[in-house]
Amino acid sequence: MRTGTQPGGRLSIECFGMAPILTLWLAVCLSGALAVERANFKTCDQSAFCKRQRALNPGESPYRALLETMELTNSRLTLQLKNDKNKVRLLLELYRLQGNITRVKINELKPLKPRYEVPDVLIREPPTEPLSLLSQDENGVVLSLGAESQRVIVSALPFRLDIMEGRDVLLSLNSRGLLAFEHLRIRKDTFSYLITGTLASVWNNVKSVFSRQADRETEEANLEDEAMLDEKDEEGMWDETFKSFTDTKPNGPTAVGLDFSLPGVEHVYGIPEHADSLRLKTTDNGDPYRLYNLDVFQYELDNPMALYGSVPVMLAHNAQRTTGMFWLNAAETWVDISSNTAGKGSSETPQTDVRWFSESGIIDVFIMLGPTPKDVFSQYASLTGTQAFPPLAALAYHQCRWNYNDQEDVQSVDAGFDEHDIPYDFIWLDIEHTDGKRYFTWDTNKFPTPKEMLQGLMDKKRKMVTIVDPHIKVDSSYKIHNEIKSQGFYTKNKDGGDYEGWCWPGSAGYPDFTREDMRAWWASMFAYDQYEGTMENLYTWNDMNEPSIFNGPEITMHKDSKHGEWEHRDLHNLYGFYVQKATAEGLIQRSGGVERPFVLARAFFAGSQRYGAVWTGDNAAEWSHLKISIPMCLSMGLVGIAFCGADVGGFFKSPSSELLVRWYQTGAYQPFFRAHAHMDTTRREPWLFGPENTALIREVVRQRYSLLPYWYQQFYHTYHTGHPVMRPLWVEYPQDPATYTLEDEFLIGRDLLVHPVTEEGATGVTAYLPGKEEVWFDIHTFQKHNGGQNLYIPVTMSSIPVFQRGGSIIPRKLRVRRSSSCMEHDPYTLYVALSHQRAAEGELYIDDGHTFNFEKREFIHRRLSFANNNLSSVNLAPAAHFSTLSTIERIVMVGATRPTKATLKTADGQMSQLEFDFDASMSVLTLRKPGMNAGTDWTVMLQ
Ligand code: NBV
Repeated sequence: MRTGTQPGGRLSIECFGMAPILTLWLAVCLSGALAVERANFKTCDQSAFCKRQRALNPGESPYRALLETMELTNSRLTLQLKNDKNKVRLLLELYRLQGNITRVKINELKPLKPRYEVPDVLIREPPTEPLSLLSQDENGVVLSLGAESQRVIVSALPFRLDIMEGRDVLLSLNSRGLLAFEHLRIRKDTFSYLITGTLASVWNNVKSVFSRQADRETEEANLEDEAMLDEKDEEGMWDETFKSFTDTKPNGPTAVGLDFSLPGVEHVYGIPEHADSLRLKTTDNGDPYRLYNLDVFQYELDNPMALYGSVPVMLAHNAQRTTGMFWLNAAETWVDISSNTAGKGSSETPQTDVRWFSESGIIDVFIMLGPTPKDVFSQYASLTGTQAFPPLAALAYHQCRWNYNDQEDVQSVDAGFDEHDIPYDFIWLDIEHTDGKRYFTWDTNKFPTPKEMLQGLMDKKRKMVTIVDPHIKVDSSYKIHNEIKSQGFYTKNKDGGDYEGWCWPGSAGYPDFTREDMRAWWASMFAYDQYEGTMENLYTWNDMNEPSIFNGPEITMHKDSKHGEWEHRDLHNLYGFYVQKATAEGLIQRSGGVERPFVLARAFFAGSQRYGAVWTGDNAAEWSHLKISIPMCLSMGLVGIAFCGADVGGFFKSPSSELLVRWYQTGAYQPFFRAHAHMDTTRREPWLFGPENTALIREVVRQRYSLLPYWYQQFYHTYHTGHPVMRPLWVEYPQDPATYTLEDEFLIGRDLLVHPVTEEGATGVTAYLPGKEEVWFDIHTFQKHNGGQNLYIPVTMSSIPVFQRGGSIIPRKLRVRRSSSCMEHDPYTLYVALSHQRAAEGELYIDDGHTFNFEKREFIHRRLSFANNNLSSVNLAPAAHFSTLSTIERIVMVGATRPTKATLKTADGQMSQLEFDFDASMSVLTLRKPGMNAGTDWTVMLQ
């Protein structure tokens, strides 16, 4: 058996391949300190195009807009841009899109062959609005951008675009002159270059014989040829070597880049995935933020290195406005950020400059002009869609480990939850459950009767997830491989053969998920008669979908491998998106389109939210990793990916019991709540840390379950609006600068504020309670606090500082059972937290929890409101129909006064008196057993 690491610094297959001596080897493999192997991943200097782009100097733009080429149809402006140095022309297209979005596309006017334009990410061709010309002279043109008093000024020399509102510049493009578009070219030292060059000049000369016009054209064409001839090839343009990998670049240099200036902006956010702060940092003294989906083993915190997923969307925020930029390019991308605020006097208007550059493709950028944060979320959602509405159970607690070893193990963990009275909904099986890492199969020694196992879970209304990775074992006795191979569905290497890499199963092929026919076939593999041993309570996990390839450059696929006519280079960041898409479609199809899927993926791109959840990959059992889970998931939520979580407990290493408990307390208030652990770590099911810690974990998991009605309603809302579920405070308090850099606390929806304890040995935390007009209630003690202050909260191990906003109503289910499905018909308790004005509002959303029938209006959606001493429930969706067995069993009103009487009026006009208690010390009124059906109209009148 060989030992050591893969080229990726990754533990070798051999470390994991042989069961009997596994533990010993794992100890050896993992004994070193955790640290990313930086040398496996490129710095900007080691990425030829990044280096070329970064070497350009501001203020030297060679581009001019050729105003005489301008064409304006109703909703589309086109204009040629000419590079005065190499004479190459680009075509600029500008569109005003519905909903206050401006789209700018730049491509070569006449590329030698088509350049890649990202398909499948936009949910439709975005609808346009009219553009009109306001004025024009030799210096430029001014266009009106619809009704918002917004204009675009196109300046000719050098080319530049300014988007204005009134007299304010909202955003400028190429204002620093860093537009750089590497045109496709024929390699100079090749035969075809000579032939093409000669043919072109012969043709030019032939044409000139015929006319004067042709003379001029010839002259120009010759000038262009000469200019191109003058262009020097630089190292790294036609091939590039990194470590032992040579990337052939048959298309030569193809990078595109552009700068954006944001006057008045000091805070920018987004562009996940990075293990870094919520507010993005300036990159002047280091590498740009990198977007290139990579399996980074033992990733480091607080740096701009690439991670598993990429969403090229950035938000800029100040007290007046939020703006978004969506750079629709799926190739390797880097983002530089600089700002004039650092170290400068306060008299200067702050400005943030951002510069994006990608290795290939075109420039296609959507400028979302807000003006509020929620407008930007809706604008982005109108382009790429919203978070898939998950089955309710997926919002509950997930128990995972690499690996649950066999059926007995699964059964005993499952029983452990019952024994310790801790609810859970999903138990997960990692790669070891398969027959030799052949996905869609079972290791029949360990899992001889998977259906029996699944039925056992189903009897308790619980579910399972199995892992299905996209690397397919090259093995002629493996059906999946044979089918992919025979249908020609594998990604190809540069020479046209099936691309092969090394991953968990050994030699593996990588299905070409960019092909629709391949995805359809993959989806069909989830049918119950194809994926044997599966049932409807089995869902899917797509790991390693960057794709991760142990012996590939930067642990991923060679950029010169081929997806049909396109190079992997063009679409790398989209591969993982397609894997999750195909899998989600498979789960939908196997149920005949009835059931909502649940698919977790590690790699993602813009639009991945439509297909399921993501998690932050292989973190570690360290306090710093617990802390960073907050900004990492907040950043994802800002760019549409609402269903995010981090491995509770930390994946690598073993957490102390304190860290584990704190992690549960944090994870229970994050959207995707799953405990997971590396196979080398000691077992850590919640009851293994002594009765006190078991009780603490039980308590917080139960809190999660009791709040599931609120989580579900939040996800229903995000499915319609694109607003994040887990949000930074500035999203709700956009004018309060004190919120702009907070990343140790967050909101769930509008109404719950969470400040997890993420410091070892903490005896207190300081939470900022936003909103001078607000009042916040501790959800455990009902203590009332005014907004607009920093509040010191002493904590013990059982404390989880969570506050409900005064003015809100939150439904909970307090009878926690073994799984969320067991609680389906349980009654609700409404928590009504009164505002200073003694008012409150909330919603209650109910459906069957798992099918798409809600799209056919089979749901209940109620508005709950308290005003003038009346609490009432009215129908928000009169056209919808659904019935529930759940009743309202209790109403807890905090910040209340003692009534003399509480009368319930139900839909049929019946009146009854309600029993109540009033706790004067905490101003809490509890109305007992009102008992009305949760789906009906009712009013409770207090006198
Ligand atoms: O499939 C094994 C693991 C999985 O448990 C983890 O969650 C993934 O992020 N997987 C990565 C592969 C190997 C990790 C060292």
